[in-house]
Amino acid sequence: MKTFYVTTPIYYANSLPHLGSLYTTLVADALKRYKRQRGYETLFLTGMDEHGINVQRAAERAGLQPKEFVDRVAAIFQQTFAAFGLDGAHGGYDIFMRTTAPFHYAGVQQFWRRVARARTPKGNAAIYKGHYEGWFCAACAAYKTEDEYSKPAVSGESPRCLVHETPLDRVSEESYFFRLSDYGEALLDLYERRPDFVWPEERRNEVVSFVRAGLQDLSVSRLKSSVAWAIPVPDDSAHTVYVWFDALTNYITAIGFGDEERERVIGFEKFWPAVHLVGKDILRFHAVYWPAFLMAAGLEQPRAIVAHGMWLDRDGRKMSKTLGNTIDLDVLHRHFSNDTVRYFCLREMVFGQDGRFSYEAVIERANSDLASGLGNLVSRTLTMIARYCAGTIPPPEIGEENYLQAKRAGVNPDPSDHASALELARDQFTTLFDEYGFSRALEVAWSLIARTDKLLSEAKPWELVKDERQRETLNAVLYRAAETLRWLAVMLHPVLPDATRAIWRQLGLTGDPADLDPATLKWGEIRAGTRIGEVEPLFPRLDRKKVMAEIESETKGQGTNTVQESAKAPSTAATPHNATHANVAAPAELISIEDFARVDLRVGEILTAERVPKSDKLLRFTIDLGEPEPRQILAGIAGYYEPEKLVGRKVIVVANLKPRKLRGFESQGMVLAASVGPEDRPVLATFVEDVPNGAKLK
Ligand code: ME8
Repeated sequence: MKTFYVTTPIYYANSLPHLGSLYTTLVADALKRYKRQRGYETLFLTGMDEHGINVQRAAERAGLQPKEFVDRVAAIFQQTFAAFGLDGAHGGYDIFMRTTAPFHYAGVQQFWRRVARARTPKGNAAIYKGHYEGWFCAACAAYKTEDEYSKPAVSGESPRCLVHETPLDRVSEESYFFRLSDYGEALLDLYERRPDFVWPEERRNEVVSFVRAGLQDLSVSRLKSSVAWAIPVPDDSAHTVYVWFDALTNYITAIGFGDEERERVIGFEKFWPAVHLVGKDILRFHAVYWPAFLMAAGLEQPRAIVAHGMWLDRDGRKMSKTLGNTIDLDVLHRHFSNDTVRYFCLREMVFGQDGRFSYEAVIERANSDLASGLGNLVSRTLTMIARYCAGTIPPPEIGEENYLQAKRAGVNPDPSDHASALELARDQFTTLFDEYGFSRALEVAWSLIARTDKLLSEAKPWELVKDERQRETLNAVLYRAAETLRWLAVMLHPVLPDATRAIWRQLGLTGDPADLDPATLKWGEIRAGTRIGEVEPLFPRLDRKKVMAEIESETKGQGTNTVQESAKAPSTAATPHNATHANVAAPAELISIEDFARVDLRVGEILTAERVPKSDKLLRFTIDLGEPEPRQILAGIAGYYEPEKLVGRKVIVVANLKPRKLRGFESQGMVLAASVGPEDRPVLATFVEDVPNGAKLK
């Protein structure tokens, strides 16, 4: 069987899980589920990086022994990942690695020995003892060259790391070095031979330029007296192994390198090489240092280093505790389903590029793509099957004698157009997923939702059902919609594991979409006569205002992260922190694109129009918005329009307006009109081109 081994970085144990660690783990999880569907035996590794000076200091600050400290942090990570459905019990990661595990100690020492015995391509010893003199950033766990720190403003102070803005440590001590400078050509040759080794290309080019500029040898140990919380260098108890040398090796020790029992149960031989998913912040370690170590050790190179971009806040700033713009995963988890978080992360961030996070954007995606898009298609299709077809999947065929009827209803009697659209989408989806194009793959899947919505809106099953001669047309339309849902459940499973299983059940299907390969989907495999399951809402609509108000009250004061500052912070809403935000966010009357996106504008078709008795202003419409049932909407335009003339007119409807009662009738939306002249004469907004009912305006 083909194997697929995917890893995330192992996260530093000196901070709590955050959106970034959740993100990489979630992407790896989706990839694992996808590859599993495609027939691979999969292995997914995530975990913790538990050694080094930064963890040592964090433990000291917490007043705990380092091991006790990392045990606690690792437990929090595991609980968090489990809450988001990313743990083994939910089909997520197979191994939660911890670098304090005894087998890892042994594996790192074995790896070190192998490298230490090796000769570089130029015939030198790969590891040698020397003296390191320079600056070290504990937060990056990396040595810093002059272009990587800012000079101190006051002489005598330490320079600061450009990434973390924290003061650097001066290091002047005996150290073992890895002779990286001898590996430049071999690395360039690797990137040349395997153009997909580093993904995406932009990152590959950065790596190539970095290596071309010339490599310096790398200090790979610290004196035990400086960093005690680390793995000892074999045969030299005065030194400990550099935390990155230790951490990178986890990718092989986790699966059996250096440990017979693990090798037997998991298997380095079986699963290596891996696809390493990493943020672009740690690309150099993975695409330069790690391959060089592996070359020295005589081991196979990873399958690929796949570097994604970073989540920024809504204003495009890096997330940091100091700015108070980090995302609290408890809050995220409380307000959004796991599938919503997964969908948002994979759809919103173009994988490989940076992306902006805001709760408003999550709500918008949840409402527009999930509730109104996928969720609505599932519920309208299944509700109609329940009502019009006695709860069983109807037969797909339209007999020749009914071709004309079908055409009259705007339905192509031949399903092959629809089937071809599905096949094309299936092929594009899998190709894009194979190339980490998650966001575009989802767009492709959503084009099927739009297509099927259109099919329903145009065929109007609620009209067809009134005419017995259109029975076959009605059946065929609902069959096509149900079959599309089956395909979507299989394709979208890696992204929406819970919702796709629910769709599967609601369609009345047995088995699990997780076990089906999207590439082998064939038209027509949902069987007529299948009894559908209970129809339940998949993605309830979120009340934006309410959710935002709750989130704001829960996250208030997040920027104050020391005990002292928290104690000083007033508990009312008008903290200086909030006031600053308000100033930034409100240049007079302007609204943001997110504000606009909250208004759900849809194309509607007026099906009926009549005057409201005893009112000279109001007209009462039924309007088809592409939903299972038309809506009743009232508009104050009776003085200017003849109702009969409006039937068939396409209009723009505010679809997410709170329903309100006018003259005893509930109005479920609002029709848009321009207001003209001194008497505010309404002129209905409409379209020149043909547009399907339900299409969204944006
Ligand atoms: O670097 N957006 O651990 P780390 C997206 N221990 N992803 C982000 C992110 C953001 N804003 N912030 C962090 C380490 N990440 C080392 C790794 S591996 C052998 C050792 C994710 O806790 C992203 O995957 O700092 C990034 O590369 C990683 O967290 C850094 O995690």
